[in-house]
Amino acid sequence: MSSQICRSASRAARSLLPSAKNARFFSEGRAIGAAAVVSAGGKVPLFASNFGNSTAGNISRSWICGLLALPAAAFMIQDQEVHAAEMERTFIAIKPDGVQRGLISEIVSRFERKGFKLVGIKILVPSKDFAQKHYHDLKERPFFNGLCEFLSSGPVVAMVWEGEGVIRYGRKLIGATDPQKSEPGTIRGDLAVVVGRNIIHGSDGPETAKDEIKLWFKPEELVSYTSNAEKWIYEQN
Ligand code: IDP
Ligand code: MG
Repeated sequence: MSSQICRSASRAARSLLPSAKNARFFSEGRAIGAAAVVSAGGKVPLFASNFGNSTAGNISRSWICGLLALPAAAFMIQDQEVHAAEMERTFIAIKPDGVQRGLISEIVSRFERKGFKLVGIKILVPSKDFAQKHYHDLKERPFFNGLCEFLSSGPVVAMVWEGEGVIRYGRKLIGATDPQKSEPGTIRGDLAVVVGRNIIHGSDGPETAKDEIKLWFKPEELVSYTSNAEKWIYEQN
């Protein structure tokens, strides 16, 4: 019975919802959504348990339950949309030259100040074998061996950043592969001079982002959380 009520409340709620676009990142809705989930988890089953022997006398209580379940379901759906929209992630690495030149905080702060969210970070010296896996698509290039030697020559800061459009915009923040061609204002444009020492790596598309995150991080090393700043970064008028 309770699941029937929730299903119909859910259907009705969906029709009352704003479009997915407007619902995205509507964080006040998310806060209420969290409260509604608690309400659904606590109160609705309590009412529903009284419906075991459904009689005409219980109809008014079914109305009350429906009224409670409706906003709960509405915000639960909205909450799912919020989280679905938050999922874009990219892999960013500060290469050994960036680490040795003391540019970790500079690079992290450019992503952070933009409004992207850091969900994974570690420092490690990758093996050459690992570097070859990371750059496998470049194995035919003449610089492949030198590149992999270099990546495995010292500490690398590996990170996962999350946010709307973070894959494509992360590449914009980074700038062109060759720092001579990177625009001023970009990381490579401002902080690097030659292509072999361009200080940072960023995934170039959704598939590479997925593969690179999987290569560098175990799922439990990534943290999903809501940042207090999100409602100031994403809310729409
Ligand atoms: P990207 O880092 O901008 O995605 P890719 O073409 O994927 O650029 O190349 C990976 C890395 O290989 C570059 O960041 C750079 O360090 C190195 N690389 C690219 N082209 C050259 C080159 O012509 N000579 C030396 N190294 C290069
Ligand atoms: Mg690349």
